[in-house]
Amino acid sequence: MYKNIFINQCGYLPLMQKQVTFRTDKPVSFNVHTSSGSCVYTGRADRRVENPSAGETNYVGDFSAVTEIGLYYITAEGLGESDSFSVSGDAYADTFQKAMAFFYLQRCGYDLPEKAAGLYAHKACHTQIGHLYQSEETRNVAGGWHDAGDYGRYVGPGAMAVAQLLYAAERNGALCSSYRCPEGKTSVSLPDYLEELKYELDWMMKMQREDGALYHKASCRNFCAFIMPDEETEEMILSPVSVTATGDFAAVCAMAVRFYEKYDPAYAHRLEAASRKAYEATKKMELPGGFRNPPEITTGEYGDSCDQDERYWAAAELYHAFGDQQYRADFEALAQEKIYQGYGWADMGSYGNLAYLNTDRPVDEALKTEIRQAMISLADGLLKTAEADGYGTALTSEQYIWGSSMNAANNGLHLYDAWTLTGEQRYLDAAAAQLHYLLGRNCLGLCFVTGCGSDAIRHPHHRPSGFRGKAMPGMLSGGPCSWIADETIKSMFTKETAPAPAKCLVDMTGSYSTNEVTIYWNSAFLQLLASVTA
Ligand code: G3I
Ligand code: 9MR
Ligand code: ZN
Repeated sequence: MYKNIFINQCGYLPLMQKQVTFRTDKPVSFNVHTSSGSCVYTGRADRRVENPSAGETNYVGDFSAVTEIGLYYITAEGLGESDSFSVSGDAYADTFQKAMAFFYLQRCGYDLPEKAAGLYAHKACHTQIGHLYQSEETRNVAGGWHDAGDYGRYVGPGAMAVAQLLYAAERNGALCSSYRCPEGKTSVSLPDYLEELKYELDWMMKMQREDGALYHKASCRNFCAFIMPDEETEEMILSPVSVTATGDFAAVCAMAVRFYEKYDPAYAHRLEAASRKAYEATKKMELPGGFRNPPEITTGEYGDSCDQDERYWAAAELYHAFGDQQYRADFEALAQEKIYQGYGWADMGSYGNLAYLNTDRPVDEALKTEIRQAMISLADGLLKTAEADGYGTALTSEQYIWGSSMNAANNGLHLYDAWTLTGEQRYLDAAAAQLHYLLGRNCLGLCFVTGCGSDAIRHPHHRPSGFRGKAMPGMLSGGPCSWIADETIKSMFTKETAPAPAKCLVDMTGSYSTNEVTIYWNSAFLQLLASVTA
């Protein structure tokens, strides 16, 4: 049935702000019912919002007063009922576990046993030797996580995913230590959570050349058909090195040191050495160093024309971790030019800012103030956007682009940062609203994470899911993209006949521009979830 009442299908923590969106052009009274039908709260939605992103009018209601643990649904006259949702201290426990287990199921070069991986079990894939592009040289690069619905392995996106998952652990240790690897314990010394991240860190180390630089990616020449990963046996090519990959790797290894040193000092040592070496390599690499796919290689490009922000993140993170004056001087020189910001795969500035703000080492206090101001001013813009949107989403109409779910999550993280800097509740509420958007409070009425909530994405662009005919659980869909950019969505609409931007998602396997999944969209989601629920 067509829905008109939208909430987070996974539910709410008891004390969270709780808002409901109605698709209607008149104010409405609404009732919150327990699952047995009794009404526990009556409210009125009289805040009207014109919503150009969704091409509709909304009224917004608040039911934050419902704090008692239970299972609920909302009704309003003439508008039907909402999906059911819970109010509970562990409303997100299952979603967290599934979204984290996704990384395990994306492992490459690993026998995924049926008892742990079920339908998605397969033999170790992509173990073939890697060939350096245009060279006779070979290299063992088995391991790491598949990037997405495809089986490429790309260093920059991998580093971003690990950094975000480390932040999740730092901010919400209790939640992250509750993670259980589907296979049971695979390490004696590490918690399951850190063991999973180590799987990617280990692979990235294999991608490091002897001079410290990182190959940009390991993939076959082209995307394969919808087959299981161990059936893709084409030649494995290592694309040329890039500053993007090298800077991101230097940064994430430096960051990882503080997480691993208490469990495995020898490993922390290796991370430090790899990080310093990569950093040195970036100093020798030319500007601007943007990566472009060689002509014969058509897998994910992750091109990035500006690599200053990767250098910026690396300098800050290495200074925070190791304290050398050189790193500090490099960061401060870059920051004099520009305060970089961004949590995406191409824009890493905000990670650099967090490292500089969080270090106990001596820093330039005036620069620190400037960084704080830049962060708050970014969040203020996002807050305005979110407050003007009927679903509380911090995306303007133009921002429903490829991977818009990541941008919603990362904008939530910018809002969260402003909350930590100011203590103002409105930033935290707006950050949490991005979580609610992703989990069902959106104009499509879909939970964007597979296998979660009551009405989730069912046909993501993900090879193992497509091959098995059932969506792997715990994957965040890329979300609405108004570009009309893949064959499937093009066969349904032209740019002229397309629905409003926030509705440009088709839950069909072919729609990679609106409905693919990736490790760095899941990580953005998990960092947001961990942050706002800590
Ligand atoms: O940087 C330009 C910007 O200047 C311009 O205004 C804008 C409007 O067209 O485009 C911007 O670049 C876009 C970029 O995303 C950043 O938003 C590219 O056109 C667009 O093609 C690109 O989309 C990326 C997509 O790959 C295609 O390359 C997505 O962000 C990225 O998440 C996605 O990643 C793919 C991998 O390649 C392969 N694996 C799956 C993964 C997810 O779909
Ligand atoms: O499956 C590929 C997906 O992972 C990528 O994000 C996407 C864009 O680069 O490309 C997909 O592969 C498609 C290819 O680009 C065009 N032919 C159809 C492929 C999907 O089946
Ligand atoms: Zn593989």
